[in-house]
Amino acid sequence: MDSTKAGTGAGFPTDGALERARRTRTYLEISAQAETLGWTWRSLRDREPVRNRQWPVFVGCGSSYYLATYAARLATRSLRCPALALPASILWLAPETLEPWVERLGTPLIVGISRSGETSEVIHALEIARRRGFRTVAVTCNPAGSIREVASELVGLPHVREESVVMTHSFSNMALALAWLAATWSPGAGIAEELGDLAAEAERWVAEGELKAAAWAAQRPRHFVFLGAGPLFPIAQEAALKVKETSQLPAEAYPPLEVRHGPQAVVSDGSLVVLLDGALPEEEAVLADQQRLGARTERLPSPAGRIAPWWAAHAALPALQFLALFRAVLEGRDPDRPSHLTQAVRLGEDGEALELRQAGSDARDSEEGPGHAAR
Ligand code: F1P
Repeated sequence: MDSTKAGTGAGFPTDGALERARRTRTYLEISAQAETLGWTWRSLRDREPVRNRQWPVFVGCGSSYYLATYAARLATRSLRCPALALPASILWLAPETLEPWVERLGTPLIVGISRSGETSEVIHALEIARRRGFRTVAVTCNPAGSIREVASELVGLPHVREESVVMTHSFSNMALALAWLAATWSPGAGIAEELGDLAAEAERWVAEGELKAAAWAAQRPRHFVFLGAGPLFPIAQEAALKVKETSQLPAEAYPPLEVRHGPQAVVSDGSLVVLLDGALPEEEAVLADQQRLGARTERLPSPAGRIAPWWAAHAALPALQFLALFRAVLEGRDPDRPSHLTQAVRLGEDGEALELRQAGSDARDSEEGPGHAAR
């Protein structure tokens, strides 16, 4: 471990856990966003914009559904453009959900988001949309995937390859691509120029994020609460999902002031409460209340002088992703092999998840189920 890295182990046990974490694929892929965000920005800047005059509906699953929500809130809040986010399964199984919106807002543009480009629910949702006569756009890290057959247009990020099961730098890069989409649909908003500067900051956020996350994880929280408002709420949800997927510890997400309306009933001295941005005094006051309940609290503010939510989101993502990784390793988990999860959820004719069915039979054959660190 080089000397500059030594400091990032503040409070970490000296049993080699930090070194184990740094040997995981997940660690390498979280760190990769220091470079890949710049590549993504340059590929977007130099490509034809996705022409659009319709109101957008964003669909995805899991982390990609949180990206859909981020994109819809970004469009609505920052660009005054009405937008909707749905789990892809809803558009697939209950397409009538859209009708009242279509009657009021007219024909939508359907944006399918999928790292793998193979998630069955997203493919089915885009098929349904095309049968309804809607134009479809895919945002994916695998433009050669099945999703290309159901998309009129692709925003592909083939340089963002990810082998780990849980999404990390793919999430950050697709979030940048979605902000770019919103920027091209509202050129007057001045977002596009900011996104170039944002990508240039990524290396610093990765370095700072690792340092913070190692210190926070070393306190071994047993329960996590992530708080974010507006477009940062889905980022908080993604942070909670990362912790759940990698360490199987309880983690939840809320808009900041919502935590007082019930969820704080389970806050204790084993809780870590993290506030994203939190520029409002009323949001800071929530952290003070959680401290009174015994929780440790931390804040990930937007970079100085930057009030746009996409700055706060990208500045926070590396720290949130490293936090899940380091806490998982301290829990004795292998973040590269999360329990019960697969890189993509492909469904059989009977609706059952194919890989899970296969993983289940493999697990019955092996001594240990998935998710346990190699001995
Ligand atoms: C979506 C997803 C991931 C999750 C897991 C299973 O994949 O739900 O968010 O972490 O890997 O797949 P995709 O549609 O974005 O490829």
